[in-house]
Amino acid sequence: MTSPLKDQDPALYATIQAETTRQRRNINLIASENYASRAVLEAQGSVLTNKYAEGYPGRRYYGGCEHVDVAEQLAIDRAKQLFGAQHANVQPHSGAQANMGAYFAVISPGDTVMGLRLDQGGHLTHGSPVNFSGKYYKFVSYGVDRETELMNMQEVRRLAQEHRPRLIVTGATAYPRIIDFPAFRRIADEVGALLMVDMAHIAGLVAAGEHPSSIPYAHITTSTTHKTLRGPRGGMILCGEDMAKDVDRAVFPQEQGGPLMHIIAAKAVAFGEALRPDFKEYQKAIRANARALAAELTGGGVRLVSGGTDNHLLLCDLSPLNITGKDAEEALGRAYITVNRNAIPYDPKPPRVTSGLRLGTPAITSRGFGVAETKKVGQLILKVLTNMGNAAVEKQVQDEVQHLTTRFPVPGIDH
Ligand code: DSN
Repeated sequence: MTSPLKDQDPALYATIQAETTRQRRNINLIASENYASRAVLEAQGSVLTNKYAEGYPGRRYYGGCEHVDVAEQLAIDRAKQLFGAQHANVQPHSGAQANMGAYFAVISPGDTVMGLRLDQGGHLTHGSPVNFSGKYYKFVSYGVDRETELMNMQEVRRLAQEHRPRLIVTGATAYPRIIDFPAFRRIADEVGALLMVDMAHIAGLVAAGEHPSSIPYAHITTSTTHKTLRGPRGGMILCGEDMAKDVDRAVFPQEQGGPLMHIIAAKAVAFGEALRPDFKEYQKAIRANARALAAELTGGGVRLVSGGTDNHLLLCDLSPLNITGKDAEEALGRAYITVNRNAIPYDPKPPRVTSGLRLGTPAITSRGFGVAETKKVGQLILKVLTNMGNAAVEKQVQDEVQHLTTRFPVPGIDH
């Protein structure tokens, strides 16, 4: 196959080839990553990148939008159908932009907002002081219970009554359990707040009915499109008709200019894929694999935050093994198992070190790993973690990883 990129820019071409090799070779347990299909990649790499289309379908500030209008309308209609939402804005460039758009739509600078602490499973845009959210709004953070490590709904209620927020945000990046959206809505109603759910991590599970939906409870729901949902890298906002105009104005022109039409087209493709029956099977398998990994690791002496998992991820406390998250991430990386260190609730170690690892099964499940392969992954992880610093063991695990991964082609790369 001819490659203009290879001819024109060998350095960049070689980098993409190296990354392709890494994606094929490694076991990927980053809970927020996945493999987009070839159809998604095709749309994402299409000529739609050439088009300016500020505005919305049928209401653009540029000529020549008749085809990109169709692409965006397909994405909107499919997103609404997939999640049962009245309105969808598919233009946010990312999850952070989706959250910014949602805040711009429903609150004003200086307003009081509640969100889950970043170091207990939340997200930068849920009020971290180093993020725009923490700088422009008065965030009051809630956490998880020290004993159960579940979101502490009594604390959420107490803080809501004390601070009377305009908005309560829930959703997480490192929370292994079901989030109780009805309970959040009850508290929001009690204090006259709006409820926003950031479902980025669990959007695929929600679409498939493997996690309760936020749509009946949240006034506004945001998401990324590339995690469990397995689309292109990007964001979206879902809401009722009553908020549609405010949301659309908040995304464009308030926070963004021209939409990424190639990405929006790829979102349409991914939503179409998620509407197919096999997507439900995929999401079920993600959870089954997460439970299998949890059982294997627990059997090997790893403590799981909250004692297990209901969704696509587990948060491992490595302190019983006397290992830091940083050292574990590096050792597993040398053995071709890609993970990320992650703070556990009330972690005594600093964020760059941590006591924890976050492990997710969306990517390996896309590759076709079942419960048997996932248990094997758990055994390989334990082998590395119980032989820290042993280069011979890391090499053995490298070989076993490659033996496993060569049997499972990567969607989007190999088929
Ligand atoms: N950084 C993403 C994650 O890994 O969960 C969230 O933005």
